Amino acid sequence: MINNKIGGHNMVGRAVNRLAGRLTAVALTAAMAVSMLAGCAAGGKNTETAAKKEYKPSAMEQMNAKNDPNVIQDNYRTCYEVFVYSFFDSDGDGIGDLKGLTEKLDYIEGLGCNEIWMMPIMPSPSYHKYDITDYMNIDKQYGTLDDFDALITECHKRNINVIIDFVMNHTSNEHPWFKAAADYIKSLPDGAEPDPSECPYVDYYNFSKTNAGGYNQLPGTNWYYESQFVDSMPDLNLQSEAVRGEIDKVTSFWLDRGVDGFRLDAVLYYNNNNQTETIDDLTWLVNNVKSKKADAYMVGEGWTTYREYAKYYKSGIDSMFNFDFSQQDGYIGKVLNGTANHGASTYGNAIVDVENEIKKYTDSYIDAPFYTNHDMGRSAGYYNGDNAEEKTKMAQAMNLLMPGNAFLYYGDEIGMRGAANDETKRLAMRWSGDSKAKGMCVGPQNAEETEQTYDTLDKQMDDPYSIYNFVKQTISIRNAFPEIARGTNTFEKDLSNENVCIFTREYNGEKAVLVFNPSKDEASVDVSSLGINDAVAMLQTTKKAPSYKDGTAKLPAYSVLVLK
Ligand SMILES: [Ca+2]
Ligand SMILES: [Ca+2]
Repeated sequence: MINNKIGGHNMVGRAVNRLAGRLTAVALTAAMAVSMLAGCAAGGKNTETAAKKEYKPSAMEQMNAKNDPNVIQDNYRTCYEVFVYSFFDSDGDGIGDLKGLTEKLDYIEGLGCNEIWMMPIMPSPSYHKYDITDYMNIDKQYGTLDDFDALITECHKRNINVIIDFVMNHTSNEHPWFKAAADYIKSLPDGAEPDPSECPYVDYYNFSKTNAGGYNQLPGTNWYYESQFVDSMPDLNLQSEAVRGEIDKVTSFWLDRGVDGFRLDAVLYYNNNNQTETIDDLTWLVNNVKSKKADAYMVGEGWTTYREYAKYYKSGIDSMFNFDFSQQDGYIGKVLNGTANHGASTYGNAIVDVENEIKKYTDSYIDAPFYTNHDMGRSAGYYNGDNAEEKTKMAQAMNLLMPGNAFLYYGDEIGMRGAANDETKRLAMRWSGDSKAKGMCVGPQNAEETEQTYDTLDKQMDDPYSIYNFVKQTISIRNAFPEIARGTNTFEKDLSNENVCIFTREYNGEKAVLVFNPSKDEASVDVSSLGINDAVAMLQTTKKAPSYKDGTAKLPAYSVLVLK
């Protein structure tokens, strides 16, 4: 019984044998504690309370704890996407803020993440702040520039990099630039053409007398202005030297304050009708930032398939988000939902296809895998019925163990749900079941009530088999073996099949083999041809743990084994 729980006898590799003594000791101690509790329990309730305090590490926690972190301070990180509004509130107004985020850096560090992407923090009339009125300040709801400086200092103390959302495609229609341009156009006599020497801001936007697609009428005039998303977000004219001059000031402003890079919003829309000009705009921006800070990290949002977004690597940008693995119908979701053509192998083939496509345009890039973000229904909602929790966990392993700089959306580490509208995709972080607990946010006003399947964070932290602990273990593996994120990725196609997907990752003389079983069935695979000594790390989504013996990896449904 003890051995089953610990999985010790199933894992007969050399390293495991070395650990066996300690594992058994832990198992015995845990077993003794449980039996003692059972022995003195008169009523169920007391036993339950006492038993909860007895944290009994899972087999994966015990195995993975043997690996020291080996974090390299480069741009291959694990990035935590934060919607500040919904994260942690420091002053009791129910809205998350920079001081609140600073208070939770220990939590983010404890999860293993070493980069933060903050969704827009600049002044804006909206709750989401993707329509900016001042590119060189902090929105009052979130705090002050002093708060920002303190946040950067605290992040860097922990070796956490900070990238901020940079919305360059459009401003708010309340931005002083647009207001000045609109007032000027409104003042023009009938038939007169705007003159940038009279009002330079007319050149900042795209005004037209023709109502083309993506344009909205300027009220009270016969003029239209480009606004691809919504009339409150006028598109900037990024080919304008004056606009580029403004952007140059903005990048300097934030780089001087210590940001480590930028997440670029809506890259595909820079010039909506002309991809060449869009890539030119992007190239200009990348060069602008890199000339000031060579190791700044830049990642672009181009919401399309890899054959399209790969082209934007021509700009020299570090990363474009890898949309093909995200969402319910992406490769990860398809494999786990059983709709992928080649089962587990589909995951491996897809990683190789994306790599090959990107390499057509650049030989130096960092893939940016992510599974969900603030524009997508949350992942826990992708899986219902049998094995829903196992699939929710496994999806994060398939995301966070991809090569590149991997992204995790806040709240996904506890399997939060939320999908109905944009607001519902950005619900308040569920720190506690007590809505009055310190730091709890109210979340966006128009969010829909959402039934949650999984516990709040405080409870999940006490459960070794929670989604939270699974994600934490996954990131610990990423941090222990730098070759997982970097270097050469080989999909071991011949050894992979419908149920099992195997990769070799090599970097700096180190080599790790990753075996994924994203299927509902147990799988055994002979990996002796890959030159393996032993199992070094694993992920289990249930109490059943994977194992390795005499060249054979044995993986229960929805599990991962790392071999070296
Ligand atoms: Ca607040
Ligand atoms: Ca545009």
